[in-house]
Amino acid sequence: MTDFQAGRRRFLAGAGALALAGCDLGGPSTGAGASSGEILRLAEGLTMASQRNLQGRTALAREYTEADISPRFRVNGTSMPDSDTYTALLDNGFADWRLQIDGLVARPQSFSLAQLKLLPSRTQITRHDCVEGWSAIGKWTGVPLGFLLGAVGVMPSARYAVFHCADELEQTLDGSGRYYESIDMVDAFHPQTILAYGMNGADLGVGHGAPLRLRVERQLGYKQAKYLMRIELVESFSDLWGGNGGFWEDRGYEWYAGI
Ligand SMILES: Nc1nc2c(c(=O)[nH]1)N[C@H]1C(S)=C(S)[C@@H](COP(=O)(O)O)O[C@H]1N2
Ligand SMILES: [Mo]
Repeated sequence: MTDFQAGRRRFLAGAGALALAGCDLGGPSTGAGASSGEILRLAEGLTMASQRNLQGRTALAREYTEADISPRFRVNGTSMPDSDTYTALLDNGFADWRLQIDGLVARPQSFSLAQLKLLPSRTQITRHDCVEGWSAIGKWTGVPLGFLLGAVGVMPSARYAVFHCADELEQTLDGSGRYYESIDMVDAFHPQTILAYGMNGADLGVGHGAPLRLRVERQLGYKQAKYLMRIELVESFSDLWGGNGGFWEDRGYEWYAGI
């Protein structure tokens, strides 16, 4: 590591620590000064800006060789969505599954798995880093998200892509326990951002998010949404569930989880 990189690492670690220190997991903010939410947003802005400025908007995450692929890749979070809808889709080999793309797009459309597999694909061997402290290297094959977004036509007001998943990580009456994630347009059009239907040369397994999951390689594990059902383009996610752009973000994690 060069001094420059080491310095950047320290800076990013500092920004992360600031975010955690200011994090009270959604409780009302009391006292004077900046609220924890304001501090979190400030720290995140610094992290994202420094990563983008130092690495560039299209810098690639490191890619590995076949020999580096981890013999075991952990399943984390949901290992199988617990719903009749998902079970029925799985039982039918996902022949009835559709990925819906809507929101701020010119031509809302849905795609079958067979249709997605006919589109241009990209295969990449990358390292997945979970915030809980484990990593694994895997080979992912899928459709570049930028290609699909080009096909449906992104409206100028669209700022984020929101990924709606099939699983509920918490069972709640209002559905707020459903997994979701979001990324901005820079990451949505990044060449390594793909919707993966293949892993390590086989169809994506149920544990890893079948039939389709997001890979957004410059961010941490919790951004890699599994069990995709719908992608919605929005101008703001502030009125969606907890308002922080993701299941874990609504529970205190940073929205921009740069590695
Ligand atoms: N739909 C959904 N996506 C998810 C999760 C989840 O529970 N549900 N867990 C996240 C976390 S924390 C990690 S580390 C990775 C785990 O992916 P894996 O099971 O393929 O290892 O998926 C992420 N995406
Ligand atoms: Mo994770």
